[in-house]
Amino acid sequence: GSGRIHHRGLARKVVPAEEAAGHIRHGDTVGMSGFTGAGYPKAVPQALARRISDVHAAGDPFRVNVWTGASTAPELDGALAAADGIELRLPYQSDPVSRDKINRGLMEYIDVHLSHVAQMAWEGFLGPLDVAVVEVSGITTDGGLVPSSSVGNNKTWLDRADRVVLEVNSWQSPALDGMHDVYYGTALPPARRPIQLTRPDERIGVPYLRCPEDKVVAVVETDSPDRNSGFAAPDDASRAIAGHVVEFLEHEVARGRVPPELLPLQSGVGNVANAVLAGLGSSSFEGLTAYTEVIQDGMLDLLGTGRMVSASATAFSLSHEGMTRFDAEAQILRERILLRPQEISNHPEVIRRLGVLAMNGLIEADVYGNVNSTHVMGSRIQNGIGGSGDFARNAYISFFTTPSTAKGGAISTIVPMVSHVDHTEHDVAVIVTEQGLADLRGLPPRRRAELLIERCAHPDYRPLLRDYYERALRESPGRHTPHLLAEALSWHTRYLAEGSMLPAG
Ligand code: 0RQ
Repeated sequence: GSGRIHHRGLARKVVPAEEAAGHIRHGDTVGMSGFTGAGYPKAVPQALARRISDVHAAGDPFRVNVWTGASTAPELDGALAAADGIELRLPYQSDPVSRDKINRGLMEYIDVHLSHVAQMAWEGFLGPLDVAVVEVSGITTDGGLVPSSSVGNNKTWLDRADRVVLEVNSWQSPALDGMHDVYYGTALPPARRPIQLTRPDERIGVPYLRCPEDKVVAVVETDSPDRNSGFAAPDDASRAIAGHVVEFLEHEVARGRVPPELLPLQSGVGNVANAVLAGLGSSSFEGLTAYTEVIQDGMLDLLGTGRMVSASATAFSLSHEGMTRFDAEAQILRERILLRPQEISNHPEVIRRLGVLAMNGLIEADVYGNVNSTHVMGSRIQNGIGGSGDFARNAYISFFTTPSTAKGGAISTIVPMVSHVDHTEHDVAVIVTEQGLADLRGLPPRRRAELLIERCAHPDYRPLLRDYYERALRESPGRHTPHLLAEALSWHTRYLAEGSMLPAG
């Protein structure tokens, strides 16, 4: 054994992954751990995928519903999707194989606000949860489950599932023990109580997950790394976006609208988000805090230098270098980081109370500030809404960042009308591209359009947007939010037909 299982009864349940996967049957709903490539089970999903392939080869059906915290990794989403083993997936994914199956109509996907998932599972309309497969980093003598590099929905899966399979991963840092705050005080209405969090570093729960011993049908030992995908070094566009954000925040502090140490930060995933955090690292801000979903490399740097004093999240999302840094500085970092269930890390009540400064990426925004975070050209899912809606709608200031073009300039990310909407104009405060920053707060629709076109659109598309907007202003039947309905999505249809949003010639 790995020396991570200190409970006698659970130590007796250790079996090979193949045997553990045998507890999952065709038609089951399986709640798996995992959030942004951290803390997902490494062995059982692959064993399950192999069994599914064998059953399919024999001509029999075998598909399961898979619920997780958020995105996982090739060993989970990739393997099960490739085996055509997933009937329905929720609440978030970013796996290329899954994405392809979903967009070809071969796999169902429900794209859910991450804070809603636990409540939905308890409400019951999704049906029963048959099995939980949860990675932990250790088991204490009295059966406490030391969570892994993510907490996600694990508490809910362990509570709701009929059968539980635990993966104990000895690759996970021993320093994780004590870094979690698992809150067992949530309930369905009308029994709900206030969540007594007034600072990101407050503890309101316990460090370990719990699960009745008799529900655990198998324990599997692993020693495998998290996904740990790398970040690209910030490019010119992300550096410019970061610069605009920092300048704006300095201005807000100077105006007395935000305190000098800012308010708790939330930062999404991806290269731009990481660059904004790097920008804050070379700014003059001190005493920063974060109330966010994921701790990525840029945030670890801020925590390491002490520029950020505390961070609350539900998962790590580190590159290989970030992981090495965490291991080296674990004793300092573990004092500054708390990992919570995602129903708490993303809870609207807490986000609103703390006054979070939320920063998320977008696929496209329209001139009035409606944001599409999830769909390419209106019908193809990219990833999902993730936590962006939990944070954007409830933030003190909600930022959305993006390069002004995609696909080498063939796509403008500022369009006349979004082809899908995730965040409405009412939930979007500030939009930032490498071109500039548009502070949309307090502006009526036509002023928003003028500012967004002027500040954020790429120069190649700015005259086209102005032309659309000015004609809409003259010809639209309503002048509150002027649109030419027959033309509003013509940029998208042109791209689909000709490969560029720019008119030929
Ligand atoms: O595709 O890799 O094939 O070239 O989308 O785009 O510019 O690398 O940006 O990594 O920040 O992702 C909205 C997808 C942005 C992300 C989104 C294509 C682009 C590229 C990625 P390629 P970039 P990012 C907390 C918050 C929702 C979830 C969320 C996201 C790929 O931020 O998933 O916010 N957000 N969670 O080429 C066609 C456009 C495009 C486009 C970008 N207009 N048209 N393709 N792309 N814009 C975290 C969690 O919830 C876990």
